[in-house]
Amino acid sequence: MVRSNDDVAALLQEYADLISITGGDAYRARVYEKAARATGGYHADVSTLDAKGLRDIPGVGRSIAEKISEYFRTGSVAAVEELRARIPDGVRRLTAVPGLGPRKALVLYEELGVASIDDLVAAIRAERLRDLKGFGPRTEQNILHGVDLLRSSAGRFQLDLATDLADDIVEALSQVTGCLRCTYAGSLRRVRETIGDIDVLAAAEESAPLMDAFVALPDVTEVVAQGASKTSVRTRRGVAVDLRVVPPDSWGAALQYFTGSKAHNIRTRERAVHQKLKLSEYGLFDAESGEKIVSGTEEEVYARLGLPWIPPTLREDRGEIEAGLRGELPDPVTESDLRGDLHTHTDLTDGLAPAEEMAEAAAERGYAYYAITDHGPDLYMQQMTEERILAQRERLREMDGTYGRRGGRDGMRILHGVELNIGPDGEVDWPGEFLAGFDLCVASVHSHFTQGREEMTRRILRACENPYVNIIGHPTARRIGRRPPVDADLDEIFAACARTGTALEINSHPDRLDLRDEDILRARRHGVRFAVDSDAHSVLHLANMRYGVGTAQRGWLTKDEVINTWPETRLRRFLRKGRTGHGPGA
Ligand code: DGT
Ligand code: CA
Ligand code: CA
Ligand code: ZN
Repeated sequence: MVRSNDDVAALLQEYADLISITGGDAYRARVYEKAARATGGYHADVSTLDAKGLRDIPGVGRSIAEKISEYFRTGSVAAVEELRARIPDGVRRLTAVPGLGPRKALVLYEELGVASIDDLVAAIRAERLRDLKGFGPRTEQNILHGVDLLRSSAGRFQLDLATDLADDIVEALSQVTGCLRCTYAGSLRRVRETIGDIDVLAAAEESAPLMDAFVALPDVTEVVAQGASKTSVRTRRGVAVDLRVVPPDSWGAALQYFTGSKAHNIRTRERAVHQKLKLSEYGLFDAESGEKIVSGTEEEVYARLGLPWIPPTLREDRGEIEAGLRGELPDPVTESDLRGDLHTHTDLTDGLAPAEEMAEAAAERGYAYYAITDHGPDLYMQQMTEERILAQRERLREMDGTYGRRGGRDGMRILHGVELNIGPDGEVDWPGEFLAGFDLCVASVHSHFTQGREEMTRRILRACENPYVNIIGHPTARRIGRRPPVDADLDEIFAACARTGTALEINSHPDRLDLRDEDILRARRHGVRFAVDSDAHSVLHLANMRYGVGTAQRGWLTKDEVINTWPETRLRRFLRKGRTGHGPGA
């Protein structure tokens, strides 16, 4: 569901940015930033909360609560508008460039009059940045890199935003009288990591009622084109949505066609041609007589082409046609295969909810086990100590087994873990004897992202060789559209993971999706095991698992390759790693 929480979070974040850009109090900016995150992750819809309810959101005090109320009452916030008026919009957009913080953006605006990305690129080309204090030729290069990254993702939307919007639209259109089927197709159905536009498909004898309902949806801000078979709109968040309505007996062919990918469709059409058939969004026809052969379901269309039904997440022309012809398509891992989550946070570090609330929600998802992995002390902002994490362990041991089943202690098992930082030389926060007390350790890169290839490879290899490190968290550390993946010899790292019994994470957070699909395909050839994790920092984030599972499917992963689908005993054997002198588990 699209929630007003995200609007409020975006507004508070913008306010924080504007405070920083205008040279305001850094502490104050951080307060708003924190409130933005807390609101975005809050379980209740903020538009339904009164003043007191708003103040229950962590990090939201009276003044922020008032601003949120003002926003819902009037549609804007005076304090935000005031700062907006002082800074050209382009300057704030500069802060979206990876490597350019608010402070640098302000300097560029004041010193060089840079007020847009184009201005910025021109200034770098003219080598005007390197003479400014705090900038240099290297900064110029980094910023230029960041601009490329930003532009390559421009006009594409994060997977969760598109999914929430599409779910709402499909649900609304399904209620329309005469709507026989409705779903989304396109890149969203294939769970691509970013979405260009949403393609909704519906089946009905008459299209007009559906088209009318579509353009009248509350999220729609602009109707780009309205016709009998296709209508295109834009929504509040700038996302473009196409609705196509097809006759019920073309459903299968249309769904196959509009799911794509284009590359996959080209291959299926080729197969049709070889069999003297013609495949289009209307059906599969005899090429000579024009007679329709099938079009009702996708299964029929694929079967007539000599193929099994191919899961949408595999339709990228990456060998799925060949595998299908040989009868060797993988049976991809599904969300219901997951027995647990192995990377999550609580309010002991930067999570929003206490362990009890996280465990409660995890048990509701039906998990058999659940790991809490707060940050180690090297991420110094989190102020972790041995004492604090041992106290957490004591609490978790009491909670263990008490969630998810009524009575007794045979409920969800709670694993106590930690997310370690892989330091610049590959060292981690604590020595082996202390790490031995954890049920599992995730280790991740959180700093020094721009190390050279050799250094970075050595760094991550060393973490893999650590007998206490079970999972490499978000292995390339990329943030989609914001931070490029680290430069490392991934094949060497994948081989080390397979050799040492270290799993690679598929981080489900929609702005990470790390490993990405192509890297997963490469890694699995080395025989690596994977962990699909939410990296949840709030109760709501637990549900991000669907994006990680989609990414795993796009990497052709089966259930057996994903350690958190395994029964607890097999998982625990794997987690012992080299610690007891046994080889890699399972
Ligand atoms: P996107 O929107 O950029 O994230 O990616 P898609 O895959 O959703 O692409 P889109 O929205 O342009 O088109 C939806 C599907 O329609 C696409 O996956 C396959 C099909 N399609 C669109 N144009 C063509 C085409 O020229 N040839 C073929 N064979 N299929 C097409
Ligand atoms: Ca699309
Ligand atoms: Ca489209
Ligand atoms: Zn992390």
